[in-house]
Amino acid sequence: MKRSSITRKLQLLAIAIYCAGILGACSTQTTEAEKALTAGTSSSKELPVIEAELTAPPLVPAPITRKHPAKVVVRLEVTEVVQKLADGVDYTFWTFGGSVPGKFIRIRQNDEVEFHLMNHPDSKNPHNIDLHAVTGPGGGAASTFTAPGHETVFSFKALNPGLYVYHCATAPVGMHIANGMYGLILVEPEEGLPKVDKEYYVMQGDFYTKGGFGDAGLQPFDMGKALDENPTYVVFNGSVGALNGDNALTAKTGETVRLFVGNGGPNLVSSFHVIGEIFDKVYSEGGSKTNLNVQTTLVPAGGSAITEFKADVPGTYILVDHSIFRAFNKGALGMLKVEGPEYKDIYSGQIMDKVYLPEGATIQEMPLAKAPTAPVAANKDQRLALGKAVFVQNCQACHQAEGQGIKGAFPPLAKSDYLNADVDRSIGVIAHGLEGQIKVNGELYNSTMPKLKLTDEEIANVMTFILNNWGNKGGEVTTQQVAKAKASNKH
Ligand code: HEC
Ligand SMILES: [Cu+2]
Repeated sequence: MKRSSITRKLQLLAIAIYCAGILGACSTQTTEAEKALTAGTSSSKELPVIEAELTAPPLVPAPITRKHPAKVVVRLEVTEVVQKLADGVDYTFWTFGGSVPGKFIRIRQNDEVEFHLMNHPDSKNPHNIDLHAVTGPGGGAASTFTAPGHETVFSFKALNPGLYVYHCATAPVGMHIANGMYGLILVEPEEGLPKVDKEYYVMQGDFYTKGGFGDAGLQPFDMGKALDENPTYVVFNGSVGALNGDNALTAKTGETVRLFVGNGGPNLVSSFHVIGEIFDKVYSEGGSKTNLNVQTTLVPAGGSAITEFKADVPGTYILVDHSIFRAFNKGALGMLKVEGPEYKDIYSGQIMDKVYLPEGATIQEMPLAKAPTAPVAANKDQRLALGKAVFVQNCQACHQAEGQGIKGAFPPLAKSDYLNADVDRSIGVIAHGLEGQIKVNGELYNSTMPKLKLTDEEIANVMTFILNNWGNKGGEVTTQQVAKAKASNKH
């Protein structure tokens, strides 16, 4: 009895030593990286270390009161989640911290930021982050390419004060941003920002869905609409109504309100306006220069503005993108409810309403849209030329210029055993999209290929182009073959 228990203990000990050995070997890389991190930021040794408080919109972390720089540790987790885009409409958002826009980060000029980017193991795609507050290549993008289930770390010094956008910059960049991968980081000037009563976080973004505005269900991303810069939705804080009704921003009369406004795009610039208010002060483009008495401020895609005003009279103030169809027909509308006593000398309310029709009523007509006609290939040479154009516009961002793909993220189309083994199956992939695990040239891929809005003719052309390039097996795919393959390869 005793001897066997001793043997077991010895075995466990041996295993423990063995494991420690392996761990030591495996973790050298991390230790080296950590050493480099502290070595590179020599002054960080003297700086106090602070864990950053991050907030989901429309909330903002408390103003910074410290009078000295610090080493601020930021931990941001990327998740891919299905959430509401509008009533009855869901969308698979890719997020920085579970919300769109992502978590608000607040630091002070000359802080040293140790930035951790975690990509949740359930994610289907790799992601990274480009913070416009960073001085350095790619704003951090090159140092933070993070596969699902991984964490990357880099550090930067916040040299310039201002309100900065951050976003994902993984290919195809437009698609990652269109799926909600953006947020704001505020670098407070050393002297801080003037005190106000209320601070809020509002960020605009445009969304592209297969279905029209309000079409119910889980809506996939529409690459065609994104390329045309023709969004189905334009919203504040990630969904239609995110700042309406019970979710409205609030203030009391007499309070000063500061809005940190960002625009993730990916495409539109915003004409940000609050109906019934005048911005007493705007930090134009999120920089240090202020403009006074502004009605509408331009917020570029990938840019910001800080607007401030005093809530003088009670009522509901409507936040809009003053490109006004976006507000009333695509969702770019939010609310600020101001409660408190009335000041009739500033705003009287309605005094009179009577009919005035000098020219009689008119009926407006909507112009009819003309359907464009796409070119049709007459022979294989034309098919190759047209197919190349389809590839460059629709596929290259992911599968790369020579069809070589990106290991672990986008499978190769060059010399692809998967593609050459079954052309009809690949036509199905292009027509219907693909999700789940596949093996291409011995490598596993478990990601998402979006459904693209292509005609049968375009699929025939791009498939013919791919088959006749990069060491693939050749041949011609016709529109008829595409129609047949599509029907038999639904998954
Ligand atoms: C947004 C990125 C993206 C775009 C754009 C895209 N693909 Fe893909 N594609 C993928 C991913 C990711 C997979 C693997 C999906 C999986 O793991 O289930 C894939 C798989 C494939 C496959 C099967 C695997 C292989 O390597 O043979 C083919 C064929 C293919 N894509 C062709 C195309 C063509 C043609 C286009 C353009 C018309 C295109 N893709 C556009 C991401 C993309
Ligand atoms: Cu991303």
